[in-house]
Amino acid sequence: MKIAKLVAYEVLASGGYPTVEVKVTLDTGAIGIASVPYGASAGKHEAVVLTDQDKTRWNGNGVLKAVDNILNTIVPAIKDIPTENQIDLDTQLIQLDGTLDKAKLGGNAILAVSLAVARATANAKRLPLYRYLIETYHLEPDLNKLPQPMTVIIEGGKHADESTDFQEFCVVAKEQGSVAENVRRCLETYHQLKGILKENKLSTNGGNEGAFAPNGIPTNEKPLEFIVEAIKRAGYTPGGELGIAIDAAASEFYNGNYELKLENRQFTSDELIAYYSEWLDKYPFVSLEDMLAEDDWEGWVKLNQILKAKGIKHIGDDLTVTNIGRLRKAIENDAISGIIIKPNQIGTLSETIACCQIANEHGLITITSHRGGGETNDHFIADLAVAVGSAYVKVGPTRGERVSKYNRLMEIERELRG
Ligand code: 2PG
Ligand code: MG
Repeated sequence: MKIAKLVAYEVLASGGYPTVEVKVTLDTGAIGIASVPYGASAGKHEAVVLTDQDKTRWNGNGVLKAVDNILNTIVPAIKDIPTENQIDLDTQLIQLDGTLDKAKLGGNAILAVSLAVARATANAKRLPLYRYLIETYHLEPDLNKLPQPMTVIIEGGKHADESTDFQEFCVVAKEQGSVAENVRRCLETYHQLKGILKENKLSTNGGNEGAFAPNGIPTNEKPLEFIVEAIKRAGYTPGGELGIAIDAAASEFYNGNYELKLENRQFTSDELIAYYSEWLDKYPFVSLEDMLAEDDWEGWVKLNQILKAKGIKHIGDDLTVTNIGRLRKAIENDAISGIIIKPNQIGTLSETIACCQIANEHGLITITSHRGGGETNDHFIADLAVAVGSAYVKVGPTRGERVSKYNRLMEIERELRG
């Protein structure tokens, strides 16, 4: 199969700025459409989101340069590659760009093409996307164990003004039951949390990801107490059916020291680890993500030893940025036990899947994740999570661009279970 026609254009992402969407038509007539998200707290080692920097449009955040790169540079270079050869196609895209961070053509331009071609080819083969990915990359997920929800229910950091210093507090499904059941459990907890915030005279306004961003919350620990209570009020056992995850996004409050503005405190790496350590036996943690800054390797290694002993997963996101090189370094240093997967951090489908395969080979869990800054209704990551056998899918609890991911996961579950 070959690309017969490819169009690229700006569409709006959830943050109210444009992002890139690509529509590919193959010579068979099959169509594939994909749009790409962008982060709010993007790690500094991520692939570049190419924006126009033209202040007369979208405060400089237009993506017409990325669109232009697709139409004038990418399409001529890939139009003769059979679309079934996704790895060849992605390799060509990587070489065409030639930079380590996809700064020349833009990670957003490259990824939109990579994903749209995969989807069109899956459609041409009349396969659900996850099946096509499994086939193409020779993946071997256990389809009896689908990815379970890790639902962001309180957010702060760069995702909300005047909330916690930490970016995300999640409720996590601990049981390998039905996805639909577990989504319900997590969302019931979210709804209970609303009442608890109100009782505590805290606002129930939403942040970027559709979670609560409680203005006036007194400490970074308070959300943990609230979530434990919400789990109970929803009728579940904290540490039983449901647990808790944090994504501190610590690079965002690191400036040589770690600065928790909400508590007016400064910490060294060791002090911050000690601060976290006090929580570990108090709350039913499933995983902790980006608790230290993206280049604080020493701190990561130390915290990993502590979390390992407690059976809590230690997850790299800004540390690893879905990048094989950084993942390998993290594995060699024994710095993590799991990795966040975001295709737009690296910029091609094939590199994303290679990263998951390496993680799997080394016994790390993968958590496929939405983006905070600008998400779209594209639910490619749900199929990706199933294909690579992710343990969790991290997504916010409300807003169309978030729930589309859960809905797709539940659709896959219905399809598999009949
Ligand atoms: C994260 C994400 C998504 P952002 O840090 O895990 O929740 O946030 O997309 O803003 O980097
Ligand atoms: Mg993160």
